[in-house]
Amino acid sequence: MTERTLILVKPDGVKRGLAGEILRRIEAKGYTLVAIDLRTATAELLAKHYEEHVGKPFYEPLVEFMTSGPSLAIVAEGERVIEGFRSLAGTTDPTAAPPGTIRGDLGRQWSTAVLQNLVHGSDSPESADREIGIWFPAL
Ligand code: IDP
Ligand code: MG
Repeated sequence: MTERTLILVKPDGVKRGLAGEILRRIEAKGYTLVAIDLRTATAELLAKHYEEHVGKPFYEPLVEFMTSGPSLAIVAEGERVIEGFRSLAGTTDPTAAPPGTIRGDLGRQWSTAVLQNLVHGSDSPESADREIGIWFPAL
């Protein structure tokens, strides 16, 4: 069944000029771009987007990082795109992410407070529906 996912090129990726390279990988994998918008997240939006992380030790640094500049918000579509993009992204810790992945090839640790890891991808159909509703309510 075809599905959609919410992808973010986070502020580190936009600042480093990697938005094009990351979009290239999404398109090269064969997924379809449905919506795309460059936008700076607010703390209010992030409290919804990252609701499962509110109160964790890295939450405040995460919000500071995510509000530090624009993110490129993307909705992509395709068969098993949720799993497929998580695979393209690699593991959360960019230092340990396998080469060949976005985080493994292009990311590394810059700060002890928060892992700046270039991208976000929804982790389940329920998360994708919820996150697309937050970032693109018109969809
Ligand atoms: P994910 O982005 O791979 O789904 P999550 O566990 O959902 O990872 O965490 C959301 C974001 O919070 C991560 O992408 C990363 O930026 C940050 N983060 C997660 N765990 C840690 C941690 O243990 N220390 C610092 N930052 C973290
Ligand atoms: Mg997550």
